[in-house]
Formats: sequence, structure tokens, C-alpha cells
Amino acid sequence: WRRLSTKGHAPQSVIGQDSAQVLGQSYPRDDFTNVTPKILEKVGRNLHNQSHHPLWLIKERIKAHFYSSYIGRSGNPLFSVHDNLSPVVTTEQNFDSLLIPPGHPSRKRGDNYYLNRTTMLRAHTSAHQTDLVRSGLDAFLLAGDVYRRDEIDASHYPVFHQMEGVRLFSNRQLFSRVQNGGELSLFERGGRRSPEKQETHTLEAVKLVEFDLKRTLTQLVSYLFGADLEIRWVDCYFPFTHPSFEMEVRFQGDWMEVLGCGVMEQELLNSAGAGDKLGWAFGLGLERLAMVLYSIPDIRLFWSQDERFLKQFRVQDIHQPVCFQTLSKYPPLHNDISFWLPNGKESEAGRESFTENDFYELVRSIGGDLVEKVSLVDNFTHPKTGRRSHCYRIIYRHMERTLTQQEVQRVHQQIEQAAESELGVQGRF
Ligand code: FA5
Ligand code: MG
Repeated sequence: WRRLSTKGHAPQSVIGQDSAQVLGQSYPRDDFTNVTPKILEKVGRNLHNQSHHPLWLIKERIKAHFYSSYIGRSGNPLFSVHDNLSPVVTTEQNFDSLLIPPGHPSRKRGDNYYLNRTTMLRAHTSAHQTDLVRSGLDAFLLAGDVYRRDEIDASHYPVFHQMEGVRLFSNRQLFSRVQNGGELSLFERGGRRSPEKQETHTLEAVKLVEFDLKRTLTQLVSYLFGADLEIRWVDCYFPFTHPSFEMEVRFQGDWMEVLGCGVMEQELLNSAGAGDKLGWAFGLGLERLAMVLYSIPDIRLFWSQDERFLKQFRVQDIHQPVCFQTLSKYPPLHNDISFWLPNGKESEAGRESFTENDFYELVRSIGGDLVEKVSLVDNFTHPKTGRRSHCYRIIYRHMERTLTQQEVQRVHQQIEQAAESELGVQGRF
């Protein structure tokens, strides 16, 4: 609520004559290189990791749901969460590890951002599936920025965010709750691939995995949107899952696809060292969910640095409902406030007797929605007395009408009085 979005501290990414510098690494250019400066500006922004950004908020809600619903045998969360993997991946990770064959249309230069022939900005979070499974994880969530060459309109942007989920099951884990489960197996020899299943899987194992996958995702969206949301499952195709499905939700009278998922291809698990297990995987679009959940009309708004956008998501509790209001066209008014801080003595607890956050809290409690932004504009120490003074600028703006000087003055004076009586500061009003 109180600060402008923290800018990423990632090293700047640029494209030069001979190489691209991305997140502090250099990649030699070749005939495949097609990243642009505009796209590289977005690398390292990590919107999903910026506190109170709507994508962060929805990621936190998803994490909270998984942490509380799926608990391991020793009381630990079953799913580990990964949100800091570099978006720079090899074409092997993005395609080959997922059984996407050479020459497959999804590899087209026109659809992806290549740093060179062997390195690219990931086109989906699935690029990390194999590595995380190989590292020994049985259940994980993974959030990250993904890059696809695409047009820009209200629902398409070349950079968006996905959350991947994977869960693996051993024979015991899958069948332990089934009567006489000990007699069932995950795998069969000489089986045939059919619309229902892969050749090596037993039908009973696949049906349980598919059921667990759909139940997990249905519970997730009912947790996010309430049980009233209409959803439907559509059969589809991915090279790395079979069977595969998309979930669609009803949004503004139309069906909108929010995620793809399926039973993981056994060949992928075999090559990742988990050949004794079956698994499901899903990949969902965080923007798509956030747009439905918060009624955000345009995907470009996620990149906005406008306080009027960002402040709407600065809720105390991540479960508090947020309904996005379109940005006000009405003009802002600003008013400054300066005061001497209480004497620099520290309280017994070793805490400062005045903190900036106390003041922000106070402004919010009095000014409510009229306050768009508060910022510290001057911090002054008197050369002789050593007393410190702060000056804050408060920007007032109403969503639905033009504020008058008079009504802003009233609120501003209340803030001045409360600052003196509650925070022990001395006004220089
Ligand atoms: C994939 O990216 C697969 N990796 C998903 C997957 C993971 C399948 C694991 C099976 C197992 P797809 O391209 O359909 O699939 O994208 C997945 C989701 O990302 C979509 O359902 C949608 O919510 C979101 N998405 C895709 N393209 C865009 C876009 N241009 N803008 C915003 N969101 C998008
Ligand atoms: Mg799709």
C-alpha cells in the first residue's frame, strides 16, 4: 500500500552486436537470435514475486490452499513451491525433455524468443518438470514468467505467468485407500495406447490419477472463486501428457481456458529417474485466473506501475476479496505534511518511537479510499539541535468524482491532528 512497486534488482538485460546479456550471463548471437530490447526489459521484473502485485496475490492464495489441504506424513506441506528459477532455459529443457520432437511447430522461431539456437526464454513452466522430478521431488508447484511471440491485446501479451503443478504416486500411495489395493499394479506389459491411457499404464491406475488431478484442480478453483463457478473439462493434446485435458471456466458469458493438464508421459518420468511412479501435471495461466478473480479487464494492466492499479491489491489478508475498479479519470490533488519527529530516544524494546509505517497506517485509517499514495519527500536533520523532520506528500483522488480543495483540506487537517496526538510528532503545518 505504502510504497511504489519495488523495482527488480536483477542486472539489466540487453542485446548487443555479438551477444545477448541476460540476468548477468552472456549468450553468443546466431541466426536464431530474436529477443528484442522490449522483451529483455521484462526479464527480471518477476511480477509474481512482488509483494501485493495481483499475480503475487493469486500465487500466495494458491500456495495457501495447497499448504493447508495437502499435508505430508510428518505434518509438512506436501507440495514444495519454487518461484525463482531463471526464465533462461535450453531448448532441451523447453522441448526435448518434454518429448516435443525436432521440427515440431511449437519450436518455430516465429513463436518463441531465442537467445540463440540452444538457449531461449522459457515458453512454459513445464520446461522445469524433468529437472525438478530428477532432483527427487514428488509434489511441487512452480511459478514463473513465460515468453511467447504473440500479438498484444486485452488478453494476449508476449510475457505472462504460469503456475505448474506436479504430483507423483508410487504403487502404495495410489492404491493404499482402495479396497484390496495391494493386488493392483501401476504398470502392465503388452498393453495398448488408447484414448484413455498410455501403453504401459493399467486402466485402474490411470483412472485414479486422472480422478485425483481433476479433483485437485476443481477444489483449487472452488477455493479461489467459490463453488458457484461453472467449469468444464475438454479433451486435448500435449506431447508430454496422455490423456490430456483443459479446464475452462465461464467468464462474462463465454468459456475461457485457464489451464492444461494430464497424466505425465511415462517416458518423461523414466528419463527423470522416477520410472516406478505415475504422475499428473498441470500448467495454469496466472493472469487468466487473476482477470476472472479480480475482474481485471485488460492483461496489460499487470505491467502498470500506476499506484491506482497497484494499491487496490494491498490487502492486509491475502484472502480478503478484491474487486478491481477501473482507473479514475478524475484529477488528483496533493497536499504535503511536515513535522518534527519525537526525540530520537529509543524505547525500552529498542524500537524507534516513530516509524514511517505508523504514519502510513494512520493516513490510511483516516483518508481511506481518497488517498491514492503517500510518499516521504523530505527527511531533514537540524544542524544545531539534531532534531529530525519528515515531509510527506499525500495524493488524494476519488474513483468516481472530482474532489474539492475544501473536502481534501478537511481530511488533511484530521491527519495533521491525529499525527500530533497519536504519534507524538510536532507539526510544522
Ligand atoms: C502449456 O503451456 C502447457 N505447458 C500446460 C501443461 C502443463 C499441460 C503440464 C500439461 C501438463 P498452454 O499453452 O495451453 O499449455 O498454456 C497453459 C495456460 O497458460 C493456458 O490455459 C492459459 O491459461 C495460459 N496462457 C496461454 N497462452 C497465454 C497468453 N498468450 N496470455 C495469457 N495466458 C496464456
Ligand atoms: Mg492451451
